[in-house]
This record gives sequence, structure tokens and C-alpha cells, in this order.
Amino acid sequence: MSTETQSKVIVHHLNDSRSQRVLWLLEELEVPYEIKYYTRGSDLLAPKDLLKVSPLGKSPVITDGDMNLAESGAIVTYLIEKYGKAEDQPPTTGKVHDLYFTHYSEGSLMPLLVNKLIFQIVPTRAPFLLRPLLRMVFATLTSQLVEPELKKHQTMIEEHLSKTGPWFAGGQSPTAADYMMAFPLEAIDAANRDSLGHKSREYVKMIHERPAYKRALERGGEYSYAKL
Ligand SMILES: N[C@@H](CCC(=O)N[C@@H](CS)C(=O)NCC(=O)O)C(=O)O
Repeated sequence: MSTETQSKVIVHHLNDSRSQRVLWLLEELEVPYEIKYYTRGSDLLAPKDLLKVSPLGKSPVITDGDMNLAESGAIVTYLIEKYGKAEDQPPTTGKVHDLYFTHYSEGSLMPLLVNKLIFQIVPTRAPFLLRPLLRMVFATLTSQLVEPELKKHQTMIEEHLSKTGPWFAGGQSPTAADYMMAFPLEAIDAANRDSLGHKSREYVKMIHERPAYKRALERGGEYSYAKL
């Protein structure tokens, strides 16, 4: 193996998943990387192969040297610390925002979106005769519990971007918070084009127009939340 190959970061990348944020980050950082591709099964779950690099078998995982690292927030922080330049760090005034949104994305927003998705999927996997009833029950749970909560989150994000934009930490380049926030905002937008507020939609559009983002899309393959 050549030294160059040995030192390349490997991204264990699952189609239509959060690992797209890691590809985007590596493209922005201009760090050479390899992709090991994994395809979801018909049950939408990751293939068992991912268990070989991470005990939970979820994507993303990166391999850097002899280390495997899972959890996208940890990966983003690790890669920026190791390979980032000054512009990849938040400005002093945006440090707390960067910290907050880096953790908020997976800690508070994504669980809500995953809940919503599970509530949609459960009725489709139930015994045929139970499906209409379950559809009604889960649609009610979604509209009474998930949607009002999600609305609160979207308002908070919209107000934040209106004050700090274009980026979550308020600087002129994306920082950790942006790599983390892009995926849930893309998912909300893809599910309902009229759902995001004006600033949040502009934000997603701005990301999709970045050359590094487009390169990441090209390399990553199938990704339903953005098109080349
Ligand atoms: N909080 C974790 C979530 C990881 C996760 O759930 N990844 C999804 C892809 S977006 C996955 O691997 N799903 C397939 C499965 O659960 O089998 C992170 O941010 O890395």
C-alpha cells in the first residue's frame, strides 16, 4: 500500500443517509478520502457489513488509520479539529451557536424526525387488516404530538438564521453546526417543500449550490434529499 493510500480517510457511506454530511465536509476541507459504499435493504436498514466497522452498524463511520469512528457529530468535530483551517472554526461571537447547533441537530431535532418517519412506517409493516386503524392512530399521534413540536423547532431555526445568517455560527464559511444542520433541514424540505421558512430554505439552497457540496453528491451517489 502506498503512503498516500494508507493516510486516506475512508468514509463508510450509506445511500440516502447522514454520511452525506461527512462527504460534504471532506470536500470543503479538501482532504483526500475514499468511500466504501453500503446500500440499504428493502427494509431501509443498513446492511450487516457495517457491523464490521461499528458495533451499532449505523452510518456514518470513518476509518482514519487504524481507528474507526462513528456518530456524525463526533466525526465532524474530529475532522475539523484535525484538518480544518481558520475559516472552518466559528468566529468568537458564534462559538456558542456553533456548539449548540452541532449538538442540537442529533440530540433534539433528528429524534423528532425519526419519530415521524417511524410513525409513517409502522402501519405499512403491520398485518394487513390492522393497517387502516394503525394509520389513523399514528396520523393522529403525528399531528397532535410530533407536528406541533416540529413547528417550534422550525420557528427557532428560522429566527436564528434571520439573526445570524448566512451560517449558523454567523461567519462567512460553514462550520461544524452547518455540517450537522444541513441533513435535518434537507429532510424536512424534501418531505414538504412548503414547510421550511424563507431563511431556512435559502440556507438549504445556498448549501446545494456550493461546488464542494456538488462534488460530494457526485461521489456519494443516490441521495434523495438533493439532486445534482
Ligand atoms: N446519531 C447517529 C445516527 C446514525 C444513524 O441512525 N444513521 C442511519 C442513516 S441516516 C442509519 O445508519 N440507518 C440504517 C439503520 O439503522 O440500519 C449519527 O449522527 O451518526
